[in-house]
Amino acid sequence: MGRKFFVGGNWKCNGTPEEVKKIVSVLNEGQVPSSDVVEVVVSPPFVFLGLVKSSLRPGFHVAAQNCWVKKGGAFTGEISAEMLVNLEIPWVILGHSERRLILNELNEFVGDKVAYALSQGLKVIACVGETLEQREAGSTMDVVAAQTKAIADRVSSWSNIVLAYEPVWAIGTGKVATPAQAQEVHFELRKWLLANTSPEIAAATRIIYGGSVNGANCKELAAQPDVDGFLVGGASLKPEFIDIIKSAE
Ligand code: G2H
Repeated sequence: MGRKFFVGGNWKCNGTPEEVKKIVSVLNEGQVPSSDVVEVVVSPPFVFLGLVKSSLRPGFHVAAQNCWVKKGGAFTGEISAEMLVNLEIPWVILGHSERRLILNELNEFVGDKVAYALSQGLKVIACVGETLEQREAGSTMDVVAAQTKAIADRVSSWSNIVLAYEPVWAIGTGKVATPAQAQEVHFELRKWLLANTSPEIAAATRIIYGGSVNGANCKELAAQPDVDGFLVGGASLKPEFIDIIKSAE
């Protein structure tokens, strides 16, 4: 089954209004493959979602970088899934390692968030990945399987989930996983989905790679059979993001 290539730009906690307008104009002017070939979603900080959504070229979409785990209410500082839906923000990134590690988001909490966001009609980029210590201890697959299980236990449909494998040791470090390392984990994750969900879900779910992807390394990574796209941090703030989108071809 064909899986459409997916490229996400995670802007993290960066940008001034001027910088955001500049990035959007680079995106709007870039020559990229058609939306039949690649799905592009950029994720600015909450405060810029409206600006980006209203000025972004048709065919590119926006994602929030997080949302609250349940219905909104007395949760100071949080943004609910319902709010995103009301503002017609179609996507949300959940379980990014920066939230898991710095803000202590546990697997079950991330699983609850994914399930709630889906129940409200959002599409989810769900992130999993091991630390360097875990990789060196040989527990990469145990870690990403446990993170994926916490999601699988709580959802029945995967059609609105993109799974992002982001090894923590490769994030923002310039130390990208080799194409073989990425392929190995993506293959194992697909095998895990096959064993624990269904053949249809395993075949159709896009598993994208994140961690120091840039214009120079994207082609080789994109050529791996189980790498269905990227979640890009640092390079998504630069014109080379266009080259990464082009790696879909
Ligand atoms: C991983 C990635 C984007 P970067 O966090 O999600 O960031 O490409 O800067 O490593």
